[in-house]
Amino acid sequence: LRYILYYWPGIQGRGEFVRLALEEAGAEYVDIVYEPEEKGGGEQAIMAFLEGEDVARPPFAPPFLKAGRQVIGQTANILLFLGARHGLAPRDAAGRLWVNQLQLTIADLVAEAHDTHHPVGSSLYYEDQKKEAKRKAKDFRANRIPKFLGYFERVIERNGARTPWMVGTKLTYADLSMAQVIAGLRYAFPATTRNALRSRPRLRRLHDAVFARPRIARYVKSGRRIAFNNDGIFRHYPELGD
Ligand SMILES: N[C@@H](CCC(=O)N[C@@H](CS)C(=O)NCC(=O)O)C(=O)O
Repeated sequence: LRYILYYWPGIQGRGEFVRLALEEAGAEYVDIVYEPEEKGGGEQAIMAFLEGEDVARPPFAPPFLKAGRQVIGQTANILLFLGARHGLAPRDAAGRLWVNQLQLTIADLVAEAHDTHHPVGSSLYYEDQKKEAKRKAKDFRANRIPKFLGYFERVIERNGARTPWMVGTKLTYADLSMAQVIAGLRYAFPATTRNALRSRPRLRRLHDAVFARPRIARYVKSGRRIAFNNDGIFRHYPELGD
C-alpha cells in the first residue's frame, strides 16, 4: 500500500508529524509536492484537493493523506488512522482515545508555538505583527512552555512504565510527535527550552529514544528531513527571546 502525503514544500511544518509516523512504520509514501508537475505533483496537486469542485470530502488545509480512495485531513486525525493501521497506537478503544487526546494537546501546543510569530493573523506578515509577537512569545516562554512540558512530563511519570513512552510500554505516534515538538522548541527558543527540560528528564529521554529509533535515525541521516527554518511553525527570531 502506498500513501500520498499532501503538504507544503520547504518546511517541516505539520507535515512532519505525519512523516515521522510513516517513517517509523516503514510505510511506502510519496511527498506529492516534490513530484514533478507533469507527473501530477507540485503545489497544484494540493490545490486540486483544496479547491477542486469534485472533491467529495475536501480538506481545509494541509497536511492531508491519501490512502487508496480515502482523503484524510487534520494532523491528529491522520495519525489516528495511521496509528491503528501500523501498530503505533494501543489496540483497545480507551487507549486509542487517550493517545488521541495527547495528540490533540500537542496540536494545541503547536498552534500556540505558531502564534508566537503570528499572534494577530496567519494571513499577515510577521513583520507587520512584531510588537504583538514579542508579547505573545514572552508569555509563551514564561508560562506556556513550562505548563505544557510539565504536563507531558507528568504523563510519562504516571504511565509508570520502565520504557520512555507516554502510553503503555510501546511507542505510539504521540511519542513521535512529542519528540518533534521538543526538537522544534529547542530550535525556536533554545535557552527557555533547555531550562524547562532541565527538570524534565523523562521528556529528554523520550526525545532521545525517538531519534535513536533505527528508522527515524535513518530518515534524519538521509537528508530527506528538511531542516528547521524561519518559514515553518517553529521559528527562531532572536527578537522574540531565547
Ligand atoms: N488543525 C490543522 C491545522 C492545519 C493547518 O493550519 N495547516 C497549515 C499549514 S501547517 C495551513 O496550510 N493552513 C492554511 C490556513 O489555515 O488557511 C492540523 O492540525 O492539521
